[in-house]
Amino acid sequence: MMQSKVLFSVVFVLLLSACAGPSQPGTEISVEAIDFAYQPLSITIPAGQPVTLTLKNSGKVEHDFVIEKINVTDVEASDSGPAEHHQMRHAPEFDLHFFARAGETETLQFTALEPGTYEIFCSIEGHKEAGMTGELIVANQE
Ligand SMILES: [Cu+2]
Repeated sequence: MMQSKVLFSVVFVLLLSACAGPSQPGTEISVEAIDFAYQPLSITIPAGQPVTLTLKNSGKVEHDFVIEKINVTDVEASDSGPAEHHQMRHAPEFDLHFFARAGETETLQFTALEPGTYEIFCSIEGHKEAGMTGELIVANQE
């Protein structure tokens, strides 16, 4: 079930970037977290439109999803996680951030305002260093 949903989302993104068709009411993107990587590594969303991002943690340890600097609005996370899970042990100043415990699926809603490529990483100690990074591409909509 989940697998086909992920596949559907990937195809949906490809279709979105292939044709600059009529704007969609909302974009749904699924990302899977494993120990220690995101799948897919690169995701593309439209600028100026609401996006619902799903993070499915298929790993054995907790993971989060961070973009340090990005111009976003209407942000709502289902779970931002306990403050202690961060390396710095205080609420970090990340523009986008949500968290999923092992085996759980969480969602993050936001609208990205500026086209560009943004680095995604997991802020849990050692994970970024282990290669847990990716990229978010915010694509301009004509
Ligand atoms: Cu992680």
